[in-house]
Formats: sequence, structure tokens, C-alpha cells
Amino acid sequence: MSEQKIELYDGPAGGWGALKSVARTLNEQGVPVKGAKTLLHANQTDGFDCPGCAWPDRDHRSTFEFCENGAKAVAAEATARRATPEVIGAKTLAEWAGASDYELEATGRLTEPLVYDPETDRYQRTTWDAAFALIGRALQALPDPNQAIFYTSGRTSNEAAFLYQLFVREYGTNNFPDCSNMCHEPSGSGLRPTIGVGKGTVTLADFEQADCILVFGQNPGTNHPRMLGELRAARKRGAKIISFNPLRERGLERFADPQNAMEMATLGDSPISSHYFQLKVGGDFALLMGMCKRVVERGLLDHDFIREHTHGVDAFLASVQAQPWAPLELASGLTRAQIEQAADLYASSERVIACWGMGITQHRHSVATIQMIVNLLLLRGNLGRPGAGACPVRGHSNVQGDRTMGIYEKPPAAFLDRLGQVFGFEPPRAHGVDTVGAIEAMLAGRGKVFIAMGGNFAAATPDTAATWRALRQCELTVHITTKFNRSHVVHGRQALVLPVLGRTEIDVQATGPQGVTVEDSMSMVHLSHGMNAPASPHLLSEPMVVARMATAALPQSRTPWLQLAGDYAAIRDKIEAVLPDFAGFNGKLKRPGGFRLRNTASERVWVTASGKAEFSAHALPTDLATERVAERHRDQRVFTLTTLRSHDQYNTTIYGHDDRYRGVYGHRRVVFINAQDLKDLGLAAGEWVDITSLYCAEGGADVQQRRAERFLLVAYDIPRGCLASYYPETNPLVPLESFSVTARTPTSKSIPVVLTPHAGSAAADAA
Ligand SMILES: Nc1nc2c(c(=O)[nH]1)N[C@H]1C(S)=C(S)[C@@H](COP(=O)(O)OP(=O)(O)OC[C@H]3O[C@@H](n4cnc5c(=O)[nH]c(N)nc54)[C@H](O)[C@@H]3O)O[C@H]1N2
Ligand SMILES: Nc1nc2c(c(=O)[nH]1)N[C@H]1C(S)=C(S)[C@@H](COP(=O)(O)OP(=O)(O)OC[C@H]3O[C@@H](n4cnc5c(=O)[nH]c(N)nc54)[C@H](O)[C@@H]3O)O[C@H]1N2
Ligand SMILES: [Mo]
Repeated sequence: MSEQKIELYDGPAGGWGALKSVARTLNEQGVPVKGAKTLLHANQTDGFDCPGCAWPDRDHRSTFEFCENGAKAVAAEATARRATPEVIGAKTLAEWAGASDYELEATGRLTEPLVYDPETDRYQRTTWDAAFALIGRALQALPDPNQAIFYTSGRTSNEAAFLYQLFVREYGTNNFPDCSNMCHEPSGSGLRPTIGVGKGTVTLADFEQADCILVFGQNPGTNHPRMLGELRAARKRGAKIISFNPLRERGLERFADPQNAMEMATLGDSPISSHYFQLKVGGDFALLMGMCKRVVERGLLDHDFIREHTHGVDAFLASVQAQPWAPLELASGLTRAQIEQAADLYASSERVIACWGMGITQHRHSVATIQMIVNLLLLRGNLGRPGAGACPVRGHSNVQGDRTMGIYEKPPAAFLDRLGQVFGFEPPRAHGVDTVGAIEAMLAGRGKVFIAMGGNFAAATPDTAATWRALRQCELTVHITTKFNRSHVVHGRQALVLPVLGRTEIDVQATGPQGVTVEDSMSMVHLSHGMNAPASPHLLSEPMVVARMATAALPQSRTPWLQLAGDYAAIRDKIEAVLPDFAGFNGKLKRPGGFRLRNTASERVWVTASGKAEFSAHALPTDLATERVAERHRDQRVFTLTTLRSHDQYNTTIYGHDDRYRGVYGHRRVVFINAQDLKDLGLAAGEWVDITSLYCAEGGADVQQRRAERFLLVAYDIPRGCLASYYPETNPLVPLESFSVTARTPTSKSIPVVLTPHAGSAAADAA
């Protein structure tokens, strides 16, 4: 771990710091040579899709695009460390429970299937045959298939995801919680009814033509570093880049491109944002409503577009005109003048893209907020024409593709009809559980077998204590995974950990080496070929694990499981048979860079109830969780806590303890707070506090308390009344009962909390 310190970072994002950080990661993972070679194949036509994030690549065959955090993600998979049965079996699970997430991950790549032995409280080596037999027995023993729950994380390839959903539906349930439920679910829920597709409408070509890019609640410098390249190019061209973020994020301010020899040699860098609006946490709805109001008041509407292409404008105009300014200022934390300035910048631009991330989606009213973004775009016809559109920036590299493949607890009837016809069975129609629903079902004893295709359910979900109780009540937990993590330590009565090939590895099946496909954030589908030797000879591919689970659990199935898992092109033929958008799938993949799925909204074809793009009239939300809690706790200062990613992590995978751009070194248990708020509390930076989250339901009286201890106070440029801290350390504070309206995404970006001085010893920040 590096030296512990809190120090203002005033360099640009990227630059030499990025190169140093990559070098250190490669070194720590013990892969200096192979790692570097691996990196050169990321996002090449003949290489693998970077497992880092879902941002697309420039034509997918151009020069290697350097990305610090993509490099870390690749290095983490290419690590020389091995979590053999001996390494994992050396400790009891009670002992592993005391290890940090960082230490669990640092054991390296899992090499053989493991089964839990209750006698010794250890994982021990098992065979694949025994593992699949156990899964088959457990699934067959359930009286109702809905007692089994099948989680998916968003790295899973299209081929694996398609087989997985087929297996689970043949088994008889739609219980498909996935990471998307905690991520961009509200984007799909908000976009589908308004523009007819639950995905973004733009491509990289649009970024080249936009003259204004709005960035809401996103930290691309850390989470989508390749996006900075697009933003920088746009800015150099003179486009406006307008950021809306409660925190001053380095990557949104300045960026030095490590691939640009000139910038590196001269320590030069480029400004990113032309304008930065530091709104309050959760203030986006009010800001957007104010922006719409201003555009309407100035009469700067695209009347032709609205007449020809939209529905519901009158009700929407009436709602914004009736809305007074004062509550918008209060809720957004911005002045009317600031909101008007943002609106004028927008309205003076011809081609506008709106991007958003988790700062928008993980709130109670996120669906309405996303529909307000759509309203803003519709007012000036900024949808379905070059240089303009909606851009929800997805997280996991194939989270969008997994949904396309049917990893969805509420599948459309047409999809189930086709699936049933192609495979000759009657798919279950009842909706399944989502992530919150899965935790509830396990707690209530309705969920008994939990199988996860990747991810880290125990650490990523809300209310850690409740989630752990839920998992521990299961009869069987199964994790299909590359590395050891918290979810394997928090296990059911019986437990399996099944190690699989990662995307960077060569995958040889009966018909030879296989490639898989993924769909990025801009609906581009392309092939990905691993090029590293597998981490262990015992690893199976994800499709093969699915096929063997299916063979064990569904002896009557007519699907040729092993044949499909032996030839991924045959899986793709089946995908094509079920999903019309994939017509000619295998053929189209031969084109370098792959192909784009049809996006009707980008053609101004509106597959909605009215056949037009829908304006959505929403009232400014008033009954907010923080305010309800503050009402009941007048004696305490109630803050709104937002939980976010540091620069040294991939979701629950902790690479290191630095957050370079925010000036944090050697710590993760920190809480960012406004200096004036610190003073008012009578506390000082460098002191330790405990965080208590308080939640009371709408109209409800009961206040539920949750607690997380020992966080270091860091004075930061953040609006008063707002706090920020890292995920997953703060997940014990996220209320299970609080999720976004309709999308049910946990509200991990707006948690009402109070701070109290830490009572116990404030000793070392546990690694
Ligand atoms: N290196 C790396 N890359 C990743 C990931 C990773 O962990 N590490 N995770 C991947 C995944 S799954 C995802 S979903 C994406 C996540 O990428 P982001 O969406 O960038 O995720 P967060 O770090 O949660 O940051 C959200 C940003 O929103 C701001 N914010 C917080 N609350 C609010 C608010 O109320 N309003 C507004 N306007 N802003 C707010 C925060 O200050 C922060 O800048 O990244 C993906 N890429
Ligand atoms: N408080 C709070 N909670 C959050 C968020 C937040 O911002 N704040 N963000 C939410 C978001 S956006 C998301 S997407 C979720 C993420 O939730 P998950 O997707 O469940 O979590 P990850 O940490 O991405 O999962 C990492 C694990 O995936 C496994 N893995 C990695 N690569 C592979 C592979 O190729 N195959 C297989 N089978 N396994 C692999 C490894 O075991 C690794 O430990 O967390 C959510 N939780
Ligand atoms: Mo995500």
C-alpha cells in the first residue's frame, strides 16, 4: 500500500501519472512482459474486447488506444498470481471473512473448481463432474423453479448470456437479477416509453459532429477514460463541454493524452469542460426542469420537429410554465442565473449530445430525471440527427448486450414467443425477481439456490448486512468466476466456486478456437478473441459451464447443449433465429469492427404507444428521503451521501488504495465534506467519524438505522449538505427499501446520513 496522505492533485487527468500507475499495476500483478503485450491487443480487430468499460472504440482496428484503467482491468485478469485450492483452502472461511476485498482479489486467478466443506469450514478442490452433479440435484429438488435465482454481471459475452437465459427459462423461471438493476436500469425504463428504444441513440461519429456535449453525473476520467479522447477532440474543435457534477472531477477539467507525444513531452494538457455546474447531489431533476423552462420561455423550440415527431408537448409545456423558479433553485443548489446560463448554452448550440452516468441513475426519481433529459433534447429536435442524441454511458463492457440477449426479469412476450418456437418449449411468462427482489426473496425463504454468472453480489448490493443474511440462508450458492471475492466468502449451506476463462484468454472448444461477441454502449456488436494462455488447464468457458449445468439439471431438454458450447458460431445462429436484429450475424462479424444494431430512434422512427417521441410531464419531486429524515431528526444535521468509485478500483475489485485525481493516497475509508460543514459540526479534516444512515419510507414513520464505522474526514470542493464516499465500503448504508420509482435501482447516490465522531480507536485504515 502507498504512503497514506491527502493532498490536492493539480495535474491533468491521464499524463505521466497514468503511465506510472499502469507500470505499477503490471509490476504488482507480476506481468511486466506478457501484460504489456496483452495491452497491445486490447480492442484490436484480431484481439479481445477490453473488459474495462462499455465505451466504444474508434473503428475498432485503429491504433491501440491507451487507457489507464482498461490496462488495469486487463492486467488484473492476466495476473501471474494463482488462487489454487491450496491457497484458498489454507484458511477457514471464518478467517477469510476477516480479509479485505483487496486481499481476496490479490490471491489471483482461481484454478480449479472448489466446494465448501462444512466440517473444516474451508473450500476444497472438487471435480467438474461432482460440481455439476451437485447443481443438477439441487435444482431438481426444488418444488418450484422460482426458488432458484440466477444473477448475471455485465462482462458475460453474448454467447454465454444467451445460453444462460435459455437454460434458466427451460428450467422454468425468469429470476434474472443483474448488475444492470443497480446501474442503468432507469435509463432503459426512462427511454423505452419515450423514444421507443431503451438504449442510447448516438455513435462516435456523432461525437465528431456535436457542437455541445452535456455530461451529467459521470466521471469519465476514471470510469471511461477513452471517452476523454472524444471530449478533448470535441473541445479542440470548439464544441462546448458542459459538466454537471457536485464534485470537481479532475478528468472533467483537464486531460493529457498519454498517446500524444507532444503533450507528454511538454507536460501540456487540454481543458475538457468549457463550463462546470456544481449542483447539489440529487439536484439534476430541478436543474433540467429549469433548463427546459428557460428554453420554453425564450421560445427557442424546434416547432417543426415537435409537430412532426412528438406527442404530449402541451401538457409538458404547461407543467414547466407553471413551475416557479424558487423551488428549482433550492432543489438544484444552483441559482436561477446559473440554470439560465446552462439553458442558453444548450439553446445556442445546433447539435447537442446528452451523456449521463450513475450520478443520474442511482436516485429515487432517476427515471423522471432521464425523461427530463429526453424532454430537453426533444424541445430542440436533438434526437435522430447527426451530432445529436441521448448517450447513457454504460458500465460493464457487455451489460447492454446481456440485456439484448434476454438477461431480463421482465422479458417481452414477443421474445419469449420466438425463444419457445426456436427451442420447442414453453418459456415461463411470470416476471422474475430483480436484484432487490432477489434479496427479499432469499430473506423470506422463497429463494433457495443462488447461482451467479460473474460479479460480486455480496459486495455490490444494498444493505450489506441484510444481503449477507439472505445469501447465508440459501441451500446452495454457486459462483462462476475468475477471481476470489466477498460473495464466495458469504456463502450458502452448500457452496461452489467455479473458475472460468476470462475474455483475454484463448478459448478452444471441439470445433477449434472460439471468439465471443459483445455489444458496446453505442450498440456496436463485434467479435473478441482471447490471446493469452488460460490461467489454468482446468478452466472451462462460460458457455461450457452453462451447457453442463443444463445437461445436469435438465435431462429431458431437447437443446443440444454440448454441441452449442462446442461451436459458438452455432450459438450465434440460434441468436439470429430468435432476434431478428441479428440477421446474418456470423457473416456480419467478418467485417472489421463488427456492425451496429438497428436503433429506430436514431432514424426518427418512434416505436412508442403513440408512434411519436413522447414528452413526459413530471412534477418536481418534493417528498425526498433526506428531507423526511431531517423532519424527524431536527437535533442532528442530516446530509445526503453519494457513493462513488475511486480511481483505483473496478466496482468491487479494489486495485489499490489511491484516488489520484481526488488527492487521496493509501486510504479508502474517507468521506468528502464541504469545509464549512466541517466547521459547523465542530470537526476537522483528518478526524474519524462513523456514518449512520437513516431511512424512513414515504409517509411511513419508522426510521431504520444502518451504520458503517471509521471514515476519515476530507475537506473537499462539494456543495454544502452533501457528502461523498466510496462504494462498496458504504454499501452497508444503502437502504434496501429505497430504490428508484419503476426501475427499482437502489438509491446509492442519495442516502440520508448523520456523522458522529468515531468512538473507538481510529487506528490504521484497514487495507
Ligand atoms: N476504472 C473503472 N471503470 C469503470 C468502473 C469502475 O469501477 N472502475 N465501473 C464501470 C461501471 S459498472 C459503471 S456503471 C461506470 C460508472 O461510471 P460513473 O457513472 O462515472 O460512476 P461513479 O463513480 O459512480 O460516478 C458518478 C459521478 O457522478 C457524480 N455524482 C454523484 N452524485 C451525483 C448527483 O446527484 N448528480 C450529478 N449530476 N452527479 C453526481 C460523482 O461526483 C461522480 O463524478 O463505470 C464503468 N467503468
Ligand atoms: N453503493 C453503491 N453500490 C453500487 C454502485 C454504486 O455506485 N454505489 N454501483 C452499482 C453498479 S453500477 C454495478 S454495475 C454493480 C456491479 O456489480 P457486479 O457486476 O456484481 O460487481 P463487480 O465488482 O463488477 O464484479 C467483479 C467480479 O466479477 C468476476 N469476474 C470478473 N471477470 C469475469 C469474467 O470474465 N467472467 C466471470 N464469470 N466472472 C468475472 C470476478 O470474480 C470479480 O470479482 O454494483 C452496483 N453497486
Ligand atoms: Mo454499472
